Amino acid sequence: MSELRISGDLVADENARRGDALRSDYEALGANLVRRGIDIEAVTAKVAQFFVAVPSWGVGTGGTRFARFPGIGEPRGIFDKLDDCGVIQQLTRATPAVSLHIPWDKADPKELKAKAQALGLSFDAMNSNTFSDTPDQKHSYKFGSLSHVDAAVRAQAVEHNIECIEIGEAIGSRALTVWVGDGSNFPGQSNFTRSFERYLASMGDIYKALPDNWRIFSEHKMYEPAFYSSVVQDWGTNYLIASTLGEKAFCLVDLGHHAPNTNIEMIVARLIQFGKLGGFHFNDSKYGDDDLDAGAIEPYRLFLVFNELVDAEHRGVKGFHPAHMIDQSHNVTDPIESLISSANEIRRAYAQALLVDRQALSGYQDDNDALMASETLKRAYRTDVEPILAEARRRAGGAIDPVATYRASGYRQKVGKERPAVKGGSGGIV
Ligand SMILES: [Mn+2]
Repeated sequence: MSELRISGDLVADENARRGDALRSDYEALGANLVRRGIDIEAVTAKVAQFFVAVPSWGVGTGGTRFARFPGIGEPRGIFDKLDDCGVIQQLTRATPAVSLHIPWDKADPKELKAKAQALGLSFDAMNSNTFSDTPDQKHSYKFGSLSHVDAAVRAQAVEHNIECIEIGEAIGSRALTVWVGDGSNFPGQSNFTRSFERYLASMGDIYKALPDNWRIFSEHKMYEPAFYSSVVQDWGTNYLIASTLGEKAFCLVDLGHHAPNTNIEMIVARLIQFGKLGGFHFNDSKYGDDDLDAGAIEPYRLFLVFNELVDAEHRGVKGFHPAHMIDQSHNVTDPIESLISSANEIRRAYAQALLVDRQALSGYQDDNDALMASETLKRAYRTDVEPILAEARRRAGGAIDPVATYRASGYRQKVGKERPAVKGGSGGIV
């Protein structure tokens, strides 16, 4: 039975008010694209089939190292989180899967599956947590987990990751993203070689427990929570991990986990070329791992990343199916609105990248015509593809304007009454 939280009539009413304008904008864009030799229907069909997973932790209000300011109607547990994810999917039709974080989202797998099904959702990659301690935990992760000097701590962390796989198996997930906080705060605190050897050995133990139809993702991050060194600090180390472990191991690229000005799209191209791009944690940043909404700061960079993905799609790269996930923390916005907006921005970058004239670009590259090569990308990027995004949503039963429809639904106020606020703020970002 469907448990959708926003009335279908409201979505229909909101869409009816915007239908004429959308039709006219869509037709105008279609005519423009025809002149460029592009069939708008083919683009809209591709966009409609492009999905990005929502993180369960993203629907809660995040925080910074200074403080956390809770919002109204925050989800009290995984079932509330799924309700919120259901709203995002209902309005955007771009986010049919949810990524769970264990132990935060631990619950009876049968109940999880039933709830997801009622909301039209499924489960994407599982996420492990060996970067914080739980009250009933025997060994602390204060000084690391998979690379810890103590074998007992490493074994506990391996065991936790295997449990994540088991829960994932029961709810239909097919991938594990391994989260670690391992690293050091002082030069000399940890031996780079020894700690990476220990990390690889622990990952090898997890890999052995990975079912054949699963993938395992490692994520590089240059700093935080450790500030001097991270065990998986950059994409080179990430590539070494994935290639050492085997064919089911891939690199995850989190857009926020790079030094400012790093050419992320080039990292993406390299990982594609050597068959190790596992997927993305989409977000945006200005300085570090800011966890801002996708496309909020550097929309052109997001487009350039998608330009590489569409190029790979265009070339028919074998076994190319990166996982698309959002990893954000919302401190000053309603998380549902931010996730709606990010899902749309990610689809926007994809749609723009689909408009790149690849034949012309290739010709300009061969002719060393730098200016026209750049213009070819810019022309696609400058195209306002919003009518394509809105039409894809409308046809799939979503909202032409999802944020406006969400606000009109009063969902946040409603859940504010159902979910009493938790008193007292706490620090920390997820
Ligand atoms: Mn991430």
